[in-house]
Amino acid sequence: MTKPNYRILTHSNCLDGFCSAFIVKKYFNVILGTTLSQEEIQKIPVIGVEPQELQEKEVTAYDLVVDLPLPIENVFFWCDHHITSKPKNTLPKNYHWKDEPSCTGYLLALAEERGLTMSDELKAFKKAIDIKDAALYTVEHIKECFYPQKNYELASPLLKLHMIDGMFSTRDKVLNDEIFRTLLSRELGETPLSTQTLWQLDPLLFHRAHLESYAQWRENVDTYLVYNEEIKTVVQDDRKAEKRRGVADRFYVYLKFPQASYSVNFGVIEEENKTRFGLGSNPFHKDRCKVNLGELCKEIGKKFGFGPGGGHHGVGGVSVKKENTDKALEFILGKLKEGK
Ligand SMILES: [Mn+2]
Repeated sequence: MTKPNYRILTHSNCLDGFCSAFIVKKYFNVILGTTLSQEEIQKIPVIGVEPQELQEKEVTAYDLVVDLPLPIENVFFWCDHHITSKPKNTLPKNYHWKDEPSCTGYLLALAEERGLTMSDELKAFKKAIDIKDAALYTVEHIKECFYPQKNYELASPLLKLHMIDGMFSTRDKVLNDEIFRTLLSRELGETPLSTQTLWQLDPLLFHRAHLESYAQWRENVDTYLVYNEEIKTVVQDDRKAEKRRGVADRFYVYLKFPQASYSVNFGVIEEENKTRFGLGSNPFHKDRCKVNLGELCKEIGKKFGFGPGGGHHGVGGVSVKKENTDKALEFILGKLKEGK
């Protein structure tokens, strides 16, 4: 009998996607109840897929799909935690969905149910990936992970995960895919935190470059961030930027304006004649978020643009027609004011 050609399909260029694929590969026999050899498992390819591309992708009955929406065709195994993937019907065997902070943490819980002993490293890793994927940060976490530290020998698991994330979050998509795939094709440690083949590639180097890019970005947006006291919202109108620099540090506005409940950022994409809006809420004071931002984005998409906007309760994104930019902003601020 020929052996099945397993493949792992996961959320590309996403740390939770990376860690989910890592856990499935590392603990394959425990999670799936198979008896593959180490060699066979190491050969299983990992393929990064964007969530919106999944349905166009050809899948087989031997595919394992993690941190991605439910595929239309039957697959061998599916596991996700996104609220937008919540199944309407009961799921077949080997299909798993739960509202969990990270898909990685959910997979580890499944592995534990099936006999995996959670070591201290596995527990620390689970905690860190949950914080990162569900934005459960404290202000101290942000200061540690988004600003330079004196000493990296004492890096926490959370900081280490940020360094690893930096390796496939460069501005070169081809490079990102190559690194993502290569790291997962090599010998895996207990978790990414202790995977030698990964640390040999020096994640700190990538992290340092990211920290510099965050600093450049903060310096740039500092010239035009506006805080609206009445609706406790920070408005970042990128049309006011004289230059575009660095990489967005999405938590910065809440360090600069700790009293803020929401932030709204938007910028025009000239080639597509549209404006991309991002709505967020203060991650350190989740109780302040009274408006469902994902739902609001959905509404804006229908009203002013290209649809389909969406997201979660505390964060959302949507694109509108360029000529509707000011109307959309006014609408958003009105809704936030009402819901305050
Ligand atoms: Mn995820």
